[in-house]
Amino acid sequence: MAVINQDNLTMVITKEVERVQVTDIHTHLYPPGFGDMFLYGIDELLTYHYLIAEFFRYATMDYEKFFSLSKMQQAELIYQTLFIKHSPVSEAQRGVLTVLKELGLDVNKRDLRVFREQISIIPVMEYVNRIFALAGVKEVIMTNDPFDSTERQWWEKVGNKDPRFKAALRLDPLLNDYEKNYKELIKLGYRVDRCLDENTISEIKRYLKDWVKKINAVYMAVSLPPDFTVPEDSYCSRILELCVLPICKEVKIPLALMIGVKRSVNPYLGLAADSLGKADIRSIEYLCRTYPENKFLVTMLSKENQHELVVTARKFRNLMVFGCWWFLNNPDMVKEITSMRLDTLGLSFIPQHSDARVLEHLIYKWVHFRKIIAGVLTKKYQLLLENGWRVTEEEIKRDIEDLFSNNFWNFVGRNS
Ligand code: FIX
Ligand code: ZN
Repeated sequence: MAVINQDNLTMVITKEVERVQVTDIHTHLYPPGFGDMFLYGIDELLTYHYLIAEFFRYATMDYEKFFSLSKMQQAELIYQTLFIKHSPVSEAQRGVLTVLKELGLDVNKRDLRVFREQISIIPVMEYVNRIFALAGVKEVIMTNDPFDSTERQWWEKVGNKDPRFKAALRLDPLLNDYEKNYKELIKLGYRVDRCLDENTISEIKRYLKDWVKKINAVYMAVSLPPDFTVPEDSYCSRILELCVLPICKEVKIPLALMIGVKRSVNPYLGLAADSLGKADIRSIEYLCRTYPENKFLVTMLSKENQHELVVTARKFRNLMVFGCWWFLNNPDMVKEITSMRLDTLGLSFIPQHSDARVLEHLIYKWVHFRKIIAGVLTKKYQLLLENGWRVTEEEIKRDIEDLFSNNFWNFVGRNS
């Protein structure tokens, strides 16, 4: 049992952070068996909505014209604009270079056709295995929405055969737009009405229970706007309290709340149209206090919410803070937020998720994050050594495994 000293601290932490196998608790990935929903390859990487938003910082072409082009043409334009005409310094742009480098390609070829060719010759399953291995990811949690008819067909016809991909039941259409979407529930065979009468409530509960079981959901999840408020007399708040929380409790799974997204501020941008706003922490306090037998995984999108979120987590053991979500996933913010969480919560949080939409995102999101957290952790253990606390290699390994995987599974109450 090697005791760590100032000389080997950085090396041991870096080694353990590099080799820990990750449970990626929130992605938008699908298994290879889900046909066109399974996204991979350089054209998908270049047309990631983060990069589309960045492309339009420079491009003057009409939005409609861009979106009418084929995926390969869009990728070509983005590549020329963000990588050739300007240096790719943003986090999402650099991410593409990290992926190519980790795949062993020569980024200085600077030739999209070469990247396409070199990736396409690898057999798909071999490629999937290689990406998981390069990213050091053992399993990912998906985002699964039965209201999406394309996705629903895959669950109904095929189901998921790849155990690395685990399901999460996404509730956005149900909670955020019930008035528009309740007819979808009727099509799915649930006798619901526009008004939340007793029968409708029990049918929504039946829907939730059926689909949690069908997809074997590890948790339920919803993204919410900055003005999310509970309790209040709204469909969202009422369905949450009357249907979602009772079923989460009954089937013993957490609810993930992803708060602070302002959808479609510039609708011309499609998936890239969303922005953010500061939310009111009092709704989280209310939920954690009122439903102590429910568990809440919470991430917030606004930087301004991060401090009050960690303080709230100190007050409620049924609250698990996770990830540096989306617009927070920039190196300097990740470093600051991770350090603050360690100072405030010790090791009792889930520091990151990838939000990967394209398989190869797993590589860059985790390669970049490992570097950041290794630096932050080194500083924290350094302080322990200065306090005269003897820490062993095994203890460091344990702590890192907790952060990257076990904290999630212990909170969920399942073995990985
Ligand atoms: O709501 C979400 O799960 C968001 O993460 C996505 O909708 C968003 O588009 C995204 O991919 C962010 O990383
Ligand atoms: Zn997401």
